[in-house]
Amino acid sequence: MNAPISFLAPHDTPWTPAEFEARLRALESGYHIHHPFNRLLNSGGCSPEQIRGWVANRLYYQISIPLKDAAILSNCPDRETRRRWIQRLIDHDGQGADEGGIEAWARLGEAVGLDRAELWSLRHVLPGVRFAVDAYVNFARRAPWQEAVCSSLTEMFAPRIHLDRLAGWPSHYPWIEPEGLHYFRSRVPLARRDVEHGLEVTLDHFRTPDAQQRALGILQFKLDILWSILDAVEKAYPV
Ligand code: AHQ
Repeated sequence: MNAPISFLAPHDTPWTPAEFEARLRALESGYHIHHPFNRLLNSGGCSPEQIRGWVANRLYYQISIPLKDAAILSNCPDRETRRRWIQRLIDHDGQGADEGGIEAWARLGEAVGLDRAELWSLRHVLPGVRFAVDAYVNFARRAPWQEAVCSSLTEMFAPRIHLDRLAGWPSHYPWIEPEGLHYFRSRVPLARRDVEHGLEVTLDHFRTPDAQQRALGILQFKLDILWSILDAVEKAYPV
């Protein structure tokens, strides 16, 4: 992941923060919203079995997010950053009466017809999904914390994909209990909040042209992780 991405034209004067953010956002074309499996899923073309396969595999990503975020915390010496970043673990693991996003994803599993024991057995998790998700967590454990923060910026594009699900699934998949979609609804404001912080860190940390190119490469690496997850699911659950 250290090789510069050949299609990124090198630049010799640092981009301004606005230019830098625009370059990051320009990678949106590689976001998994454009993956054929996601297009099938959000246009109503998936069978219940394909949806169950996607939900069961995405659980592995969801339960890995707090491990990734805890890795960033453990590598970050800055108290102010940690005070903000720790909220991400709470959002997923829950706290007090708030059962959190992982529980909400388990409820999505039940809503699409997976029983909890089957879902939590993780026996449906595909090698390609495990490999991609573990690559993300291991990257966050080993990379400088600012680089791991940068990799979370795929969430710049996440509100759209959540809103697409909320808009389309009730009519495309009336058999899915509506409360199962709570997770998607909950993530829209959280993604926007998280991206604000992630961009602050990223635009401040990556200052030189080489560093900014590295940031683009990091984001592309995470886009590839999300894309590979859907490649594996699409292959295992063909139309
Ligand atoms: O539910 C998602 C989530 O909690 C996160 C955290 C963030 C990260 O730290 O990498 N990325 C992310 C994403 C979530 N949902 C994905 C989806 O398609 O439902 C999108 C994914 C992302 O865009 O990175």
